[in-house]
Amino acid sequence: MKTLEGKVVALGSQGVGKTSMIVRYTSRTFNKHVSPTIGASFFTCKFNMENARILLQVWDTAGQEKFKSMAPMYYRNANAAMLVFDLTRYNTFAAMKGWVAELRRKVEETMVLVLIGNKSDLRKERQVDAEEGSPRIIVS
Ligand SMILES: Nc1nc2c(ncn2[C@@H]2O[C@H](COP(=O)(O)OP(=O)(O)OP(=O)(O)O)[C@@H](O)[C@H]2O)c(=O)[nH]1
Ligand SMILES: [Mg+2]
Repeated sequence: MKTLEGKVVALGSQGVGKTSMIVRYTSRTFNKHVSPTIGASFFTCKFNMENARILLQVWDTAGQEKFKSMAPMYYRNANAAMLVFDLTRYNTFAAMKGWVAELRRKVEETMVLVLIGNKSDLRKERQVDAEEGSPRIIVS
């Protein structure tokens, strides 16, 4: 079986749930009191798909404004970016446009962009409706 390696970066505002989402996927756990990411964290994900072994390096970036200038170190050479927003905070969705513009401007290679609306369990607090914030994949 062949092995395919890829680099994925998670981007989005502070507290939208980037770390929670990745930890949920890699260790099937959820913690209400997760600490804000400092700089960035690194995870690996391995799974099999269509007769290939997939090995993903996942870079979980910090959403706090003071770390924003570090983001290019992590999205450079990435094959895909997960653009994560919080469905209960409209401003985190508005910030997605800025990320798409920055990636289009600074990344020359083709990169798959996946828009992810997190915290869908908080239905009553939702500020981004399904049509506007529905998941979609953009190849830039
Ligand atoms: N209700 C609910 N809370 C969530 C969900 N995902 C994350 N949270 C909570 O949101 C808060 C922030 O989550 P983090 O995973 O630290 O967010 P982050 O995007 O990694 O934040 P930074 O590292 O600061 O950029 C935590 O209290 C989580 O428990 C979700 O799907 N639903
Ligand atoms: Mg984090």
